[in-house]
Amino acid sequence: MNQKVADAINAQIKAEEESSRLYFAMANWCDMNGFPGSSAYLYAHADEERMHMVKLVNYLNERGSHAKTQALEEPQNNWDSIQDVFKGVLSHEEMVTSLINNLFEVCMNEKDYLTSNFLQWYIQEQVEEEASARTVLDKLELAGSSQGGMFHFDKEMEAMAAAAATAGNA
Ligand code: OFO
Repeated sequence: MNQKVADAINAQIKAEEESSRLYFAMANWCDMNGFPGSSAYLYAHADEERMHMVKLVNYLNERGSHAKTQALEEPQNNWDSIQDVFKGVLSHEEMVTSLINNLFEVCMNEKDYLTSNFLQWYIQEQVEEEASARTVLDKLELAGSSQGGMFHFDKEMEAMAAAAATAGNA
């Protein structure tokens, strides 16, 4: 397999695992700050990011390359508010979209059409990930900042987590 493509996929493997740990840290924060529904949603999202990582690992190994298990950065562990948490989700997903775009560009430059084709799944996934982050921010805005609004928002997040678990993703 082309070494530049293999290196770029290994970098994305690290990014997906770091996404998983960021959402895990966010889930912990929500758990400790009275948002159990948001916590369940983010724990499920952390699992989904791990699945994104494993899918890349399997692909690299299937193509005869070697997926590396890498040292990771410590994620952010504290946020000012639940709004701050979910703004962080959207900006993180926008950053991941640009990483996936760059990875796709490496494949095109190296004429690795098999990997470009494989990456279509990730490109579509980023459309969905950004859309659901925006949906959550819309819900938060509608909820306002009263205790009642926050309670309803968190109940909605619990329902979103349950729906995602039934559908097999977060
Ligand atoms: Fe892996 O999609 Fe979110 O980050």
